[in-house]
Amino acid sequence: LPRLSQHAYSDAAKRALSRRPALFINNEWVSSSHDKTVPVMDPSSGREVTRIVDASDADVDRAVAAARTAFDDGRWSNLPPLAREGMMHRLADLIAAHAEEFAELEAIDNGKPKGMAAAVDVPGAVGMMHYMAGWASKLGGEMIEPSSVPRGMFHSYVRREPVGVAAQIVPWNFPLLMAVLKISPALAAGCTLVLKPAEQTSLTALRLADLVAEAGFPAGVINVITGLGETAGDRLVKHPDVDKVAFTGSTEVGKIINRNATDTLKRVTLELGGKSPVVVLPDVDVEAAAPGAAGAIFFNSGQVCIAGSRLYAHRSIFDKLIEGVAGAASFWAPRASLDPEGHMGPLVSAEQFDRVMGYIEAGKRDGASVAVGGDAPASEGGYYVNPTVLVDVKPGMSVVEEEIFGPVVVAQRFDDLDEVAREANNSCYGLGAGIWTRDVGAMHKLAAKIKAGTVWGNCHAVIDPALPFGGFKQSGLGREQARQGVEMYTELKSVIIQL
Ligand code: TXE
Repeated sequence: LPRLSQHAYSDAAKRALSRRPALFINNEWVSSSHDKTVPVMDPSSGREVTRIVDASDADVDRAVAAARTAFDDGRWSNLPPLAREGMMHRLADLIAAHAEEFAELEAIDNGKPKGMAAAVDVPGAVGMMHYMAGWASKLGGEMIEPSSVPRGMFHSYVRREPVGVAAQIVPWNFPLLMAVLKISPALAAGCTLVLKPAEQTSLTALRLADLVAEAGFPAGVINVITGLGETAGDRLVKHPDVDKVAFTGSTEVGKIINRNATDTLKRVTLELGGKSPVVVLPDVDVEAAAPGAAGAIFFNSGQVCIAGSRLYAHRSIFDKLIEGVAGAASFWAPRASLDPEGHMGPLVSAEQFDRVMGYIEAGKRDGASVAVGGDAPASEGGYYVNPTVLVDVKPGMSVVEEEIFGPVVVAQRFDDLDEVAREANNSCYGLGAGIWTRDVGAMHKLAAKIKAGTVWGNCHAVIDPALPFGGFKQSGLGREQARQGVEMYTELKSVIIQL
């Protein structure tokens, strides 16, 4: 048990945990209209560490009204783009200046190792904000000559304008990174916003809000409310004064949100679930591919939308690869999130623990064999699951078809490229895919055949702000990041003038 034991919180973390539950509206911390709160648990111990506001309808309305006014009076969108860009860079610098605190809060709130948060989540958020800041001054329209009239009779052009007020709802797996991924393109485009982090992990979004005024943002541009999805999230999505909804989360809730946003025809972008294949061809260096395939699923306890959760290995190397992945599992043995030796923490919540263990049990019942893991380590509280590799699986089993969102990979054999491309595409999802080979021709052929928003070669889950990210099929709608991600926060307006 000692390796799972708790570690002491820093003074900065204790300060953050002792704040009064409040909402960030109009650059001020305000109380809720009612006294409902949601408990915040440390997944490493299963203990409650603080509480956050469960926003009421009136709270949501107040936040949307603040964002609406701030958009309509142009206090943000009419600023010189370089001024907006400067504030975004300042906010990024402030996050970086508090990197240690953000990493610890993320570890306490989400359960991920503090070292991982410090190496991935926080620098990822800082980089995303800096990258997106640049678009504030680079976005523009276009001059287009009309096609059906003689030249010189008309002057026409296309303006690119911010879409308005954005409601942004994010999940619990990368709380700070997801929050920044959402707010930064909206800000660059000139939108104002209301952000609702997941009820399980709101602490870093609240800490981020602390820095908003310091970075110089006018009141009402960035508003942060906390609360449950079915109430606060639902009201945000349906609110008539919201112009655009951006959501990352489950496919199930994404469909509900899409339906609810339809009544007022809001612009919608959705980044949803996945069941990403990792395909390992026979020519690979198994020594390199095995830890790669293990990292693809065990990083962040498998709670990653692009987790490589279906492993397809060529028959000739299957046994050796599985041996390698199972061997790598010891590197990912779960530990408490503040344990400096840890690479994988507990799952985010008791609910997620039950869901993942339920899938493992279902897999066993359906005939899967456990190559490694398949159980939870003994611990005093906390939601730990051992890294798990399931073999003897086949299409149709729930562990093969459904997103488990835990450290569980299902491994299957294949014989040729066409067969594995078919199998890789045999899913309602299409978010990511990994291919491991030194055969350049096979790499590009497979990359073209696999239906996924991102394909990685000899790596996995490498994300860059400059490259569009999103899903085919039921993995999403629209794209985030890159120029395309900013453009999702804009409307086009054609202006045609007779001269
Ligand atoms: O997600 P939800 P849950 C998948 C993963 C996981 C499963 C369930 O498979 O096991 O979803 O997780 C808000 N209107 N992913 O239930 O419910 C909610 O408050 C408006 C994949 O925690 O989708 C939170 O802020 N908002 C995913 C956010 O939606 C609503 C990451 C996500 O919660 C709402 C997370 C509603 N009706 C889970 N209901 C990924 N793609 O990365 C909930 N919310």
